[in-house]
Amino acid sequence: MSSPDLDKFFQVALELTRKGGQLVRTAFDQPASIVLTKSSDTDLVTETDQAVEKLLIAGLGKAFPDHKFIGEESAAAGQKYTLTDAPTWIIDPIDGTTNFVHRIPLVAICVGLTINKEPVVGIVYNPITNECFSAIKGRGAFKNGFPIHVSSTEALNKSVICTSLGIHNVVGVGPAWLDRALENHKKTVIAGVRGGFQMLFAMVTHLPKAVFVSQLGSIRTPDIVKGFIDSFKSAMVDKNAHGHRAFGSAAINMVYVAQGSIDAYIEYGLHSWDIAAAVVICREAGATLLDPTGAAFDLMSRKVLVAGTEKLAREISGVFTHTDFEREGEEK
Ligand code: LIP
Repeated sequence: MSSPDLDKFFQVALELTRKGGQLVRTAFDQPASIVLTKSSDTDLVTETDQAVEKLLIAGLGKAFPDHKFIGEESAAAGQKYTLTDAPTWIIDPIDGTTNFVHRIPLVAICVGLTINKEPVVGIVYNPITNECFSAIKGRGAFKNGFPIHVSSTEALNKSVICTSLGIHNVVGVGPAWLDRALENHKKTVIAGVRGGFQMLFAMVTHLPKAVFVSQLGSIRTPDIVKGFIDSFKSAMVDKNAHGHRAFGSAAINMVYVAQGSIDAYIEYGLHSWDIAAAVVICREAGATLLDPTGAAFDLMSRKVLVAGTEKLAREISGVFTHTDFEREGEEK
């Protein structure tokens, strides 16, 4: 595929993404959305997710009739999808739908293009904060047109990392998933990580300099709630941590690594549409992308580990307990 083609693909996708952004921003300013649930009570969708996906697929399909599509809401509606060598747009109309429903301005329209199964164009656009992250393979990564680059942090105890409890995995993996997720967080704490997002407990030794995140998911068993409150208290009161945050969007977590604000991000149980666009942006910003086990990154494996440096990525890979998922899509 020639460069001019990639430019054309990018320009058409960017124009449509901005149009989708207007729908998201208009809805975001309304009091509330009609919220439906999909695979579980925590897997939400709104009419805005569906409208943005429809707009993107209609516009890209009209401009590029021979291109294929993999969309979150089309898949949720039962559409089978396959990743082939053909140009394939992988779309998440609103990544961070739970944030959107609760009017937390950390949402992103994600439009990624793969050719020969390789991500080559990526746009991650937050229409609320008006941050547009983009990249074309071989041309660098940008935020609102300005170059961005990952951090150079190499050690876990000097890093701020993102990880997610991934409560949606309780449905597929079962309650054992929570023990594993908590075990992984505990390992990063012991490894001395400076800060983490989403559910890091017991970071007492490093907290005064840390921004940490704790998130109480849909599991409200007494031991989970007690653990959450104790940790939150010790972090925020005893250790006077810098602050408390939550991100809730894989794409936002990844582009924050690409711009160097966060040193690493790891999550299990995702889908290709949550990460395809951000993969190109992270790679063009100099990031290391791996499977959490340390093996080569695979877009359809439902897992991701991204870090500013390979050294940090491998340290995190060595700390976490890994979970495998059935590959998504029917690859040919
Ligand atoms: C979300 C991901 C997030 C994950 C959520 C959900 P969605 O995607 O961005 O990282 O923890 O469970 O999968 O559903 O908002 O597009």
